[in-house]
Amino acid sequence: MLKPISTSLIAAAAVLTLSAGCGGDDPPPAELTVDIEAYQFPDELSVAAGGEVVFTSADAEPHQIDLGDGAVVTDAFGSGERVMVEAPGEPATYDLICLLHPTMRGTVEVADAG
Ligand SMILES: [Cu+2]
Repeated sequence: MLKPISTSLIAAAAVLTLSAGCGGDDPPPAELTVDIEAYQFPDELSVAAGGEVVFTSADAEPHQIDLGDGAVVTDAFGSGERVMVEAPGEPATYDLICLLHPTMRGTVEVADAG
């Protein structure tokens, strides 16, 4: 005689499948530190809309960062300094560019804090 499958086991399996489907959808961090080194931005930057973005540099020359085509512009900062700005409130992918080194380009993903 076949043993009936427990309904609670089926429910547990359904919950597992659901949470697996949402995997990798973590909320963006409220604070992002962008460590610039060798005149390059790190890859895969993300921050919550309106969050805090801190830039640091390990380079000999100062940098001055434009985030989002003029939406946010930092003061110029040198090696060992930290400048903090507020991320835009509108979720989008924003361009990063150094106004002092126009070849320095990157992007930052500003996402809804959820
Ligand atoms: Cu620069």
